[in-house]
Amino acid sequence: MLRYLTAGEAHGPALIGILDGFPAGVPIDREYVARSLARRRTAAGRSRRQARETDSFYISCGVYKNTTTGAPVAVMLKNVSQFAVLDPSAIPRPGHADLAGMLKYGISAAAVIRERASARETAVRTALGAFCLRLLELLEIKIFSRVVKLGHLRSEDAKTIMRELEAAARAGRSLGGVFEIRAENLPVGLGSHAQWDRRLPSRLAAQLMGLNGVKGLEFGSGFELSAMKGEEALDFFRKGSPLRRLTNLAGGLEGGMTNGMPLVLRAAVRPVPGQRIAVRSIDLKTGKTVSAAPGRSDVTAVFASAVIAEHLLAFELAGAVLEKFGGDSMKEIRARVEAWRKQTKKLLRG
Ligand code: EPS
Repeated sequence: MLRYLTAGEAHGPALIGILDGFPAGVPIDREYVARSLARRRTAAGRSRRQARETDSFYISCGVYKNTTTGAPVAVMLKNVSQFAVLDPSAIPRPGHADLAGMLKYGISAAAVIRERASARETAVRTALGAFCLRLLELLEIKIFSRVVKLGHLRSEDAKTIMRELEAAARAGRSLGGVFEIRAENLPVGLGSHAQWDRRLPSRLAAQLMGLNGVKGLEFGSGFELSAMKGEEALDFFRKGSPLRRLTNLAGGLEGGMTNGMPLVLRAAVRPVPGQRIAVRSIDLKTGKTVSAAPGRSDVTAVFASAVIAEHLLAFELAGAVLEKFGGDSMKEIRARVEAWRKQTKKLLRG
């Protein structure tokens, strides 16, 4: 079973991630992981802190001579911005984990909760996801992402987007948005219809909804499908060899399994709740209405979220590949996937 675990706080010494169950024989160098981290860090609309954080990291085990060994992979990512002492104030910020976390754990300083709830942790998830992206790449599976909506703006023109971001930054406001991710050339039959927790969309949803700020998710034509007539909402087969589909409304998933069409999903990201304009809160020590500390200066997290989501999707897809095909080394896995692709192609030709 492929699994991961992370530890670390936003302004602690480091973030730590362990990826367990990853096969041997996957060639990967530091630059590959560094590229993923840089894409996340330099995504448009992020906080000024991104300029300070260098995301320098150390792969402490599971890799020998730039190739995975089959042992757990551990990555340690250093924080440049570190706090020796945390702000003791008891002012929870609305929209954050602060209040529920303080009550749940019996902690009076909001900063203690904020430190672990922070999206800084997604840096180490991205580093681990880079290994999964590399595994999929070796199987010629490609993953792409793009932002399809920024606030109300539906434009992919870089200049228009920059203008929108600058206007929001000037006003001290944050923006939400929607990103789309696609995975192409997936083998047919990843996931299963046989049990709810083996359905691929339920696993992908758990991964994506676990990403800070994601509030909505749809697969393929998702919400639009609900308003269609029954016969309109189907991806009919196209005669010919190999058998294909006329449309991809289902987004590449039917009955909890990949069906050979591109996997397409979209996620809605809320505006970053901590903004530069003052947000009202209550000081739990005095009961007085106060302004919550702004805490961060991101205009939007949607661009960074799209990059992180590629890596989360890669993790779940790599896990589904390993479950279906087994194998302890990349050589074994590759041979099995190739044989399966040949076999399914033959069946679809009839
Ligand atoms: C974050 C708040 C900001 C972001 C941080 C996530 O940090 P700070 O409060 O120190 O300015 O910069 O994200 C990162 C540092 C990162 O690498 O993604 C939050 O509250 O989630």
